Amino acid sequence: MVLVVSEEVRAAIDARQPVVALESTIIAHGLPRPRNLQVALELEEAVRREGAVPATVAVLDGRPRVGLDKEQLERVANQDGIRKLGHRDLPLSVAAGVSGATTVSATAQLAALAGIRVFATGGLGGVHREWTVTQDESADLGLLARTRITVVCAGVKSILDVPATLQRLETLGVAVAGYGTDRFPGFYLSDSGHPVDWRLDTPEQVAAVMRAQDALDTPASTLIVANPVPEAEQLDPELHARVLADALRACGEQGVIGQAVTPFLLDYLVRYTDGASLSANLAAVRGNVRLAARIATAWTRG
Ligand code: PSU
Ligand code: MN
Repeated sequence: MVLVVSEEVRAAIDARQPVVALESTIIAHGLPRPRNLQVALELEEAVRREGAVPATVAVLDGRPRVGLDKEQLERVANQDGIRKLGHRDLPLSVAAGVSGATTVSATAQLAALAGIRVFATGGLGGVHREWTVTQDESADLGLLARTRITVVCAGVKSILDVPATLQRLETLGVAVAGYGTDRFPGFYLSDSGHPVDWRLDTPEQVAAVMRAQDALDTPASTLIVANPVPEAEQLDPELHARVLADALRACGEQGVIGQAVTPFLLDYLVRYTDGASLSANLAAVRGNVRLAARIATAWTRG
C-alpha cells in the first residue's frame, strides 16, 4: 500500500494502545518559523506524557505518512514552499511524488485509513464570512461528514462565519459536543457566542459516544469534541474583534483567495496582536492534544 505507517504507530494500533493523529498544516502553514518545529515536537511530547502514541501525518516525496520521525518533522516545518494538501490533493501529490502538509481533511482521511480513531488539531476549517460571494467553504466539513473519527478542536477558526459553519455541520450530519461547556468555543476565544446542543464532561463520556456510533452502525461521520481554550489564556475579545476586522479587509483588498486565505488571516492576527493570537492558538492546541490522548486512552480501555 502507498500509505506508510511508522513502526511505532503500527505496533500501537495493532496492540490497541492509544494513538492520537496530529495534522501538519498547522506546523507548515499555520505557525511562524522557527516556533513551528518546537511546537510540533512539543505536541508529540504532550501526547506521550499522557501515555499515548503521537502520529503526525504528512506526505513526503509522494508517500503519505502516518507517524513522522524528528527529521521528517523538520522537513515539514522548514521546507520552503511545501504544499498544503486537502484530501482532494492526496492522489495528485502521490502521483507527482511531491511533499506536502496535510490539512484536517487530508489528515482525517489518512488517519482513518491507518485505523486511528482520535485526532487533535487547533481549529477546524469551515464556512468563510464572504461565502455568498466566494463560495469558500473548507473541504474539512465535507470530509468530516463521511469519516469515522473523533476530532478534538477548539471549535472552528474564528476568522470564519461561525453560525453558518455550525449550520453546515448540522446539515451534513456531523455530531458536535462541547467539552465541559454548553457554549461552542471560538478558537482564540473560549466562547464563540453560540450554544452547542450537547455537552460531554469526561473522556469516558466521549468514548461512550464513539462506541454508540459503532453500535448504531450509523453512516461514517465525525464526532467533533469542541474543547475551549481556558479563559485565562484566550485572546482579549476586543483585540480579537478589532484585528480580525482589519485582517478580513486586508484579505479582500489584496485579493487573497483559495487555500491562501486561512494562512493569510492567521498570520495577520499573529503580527497585529503582537503574538497574542499565537499564544492563544498554542494554548488551545496544547489542551486539545492532551484531551485527545485521554480520549484515546478511554477508547482503547473500553
Ligand atoms: N488549526 C490551526 N491552524 C491551522 C489549521 C487549523 O490552529 O493552520 C489548518 C487546518 O489544517 C485546517 C486548515 O484544515 O487550516 C483549513 O484550511 P482551509 O480553510 O483552506 O480549508
Ligand atoms: Mn478555503
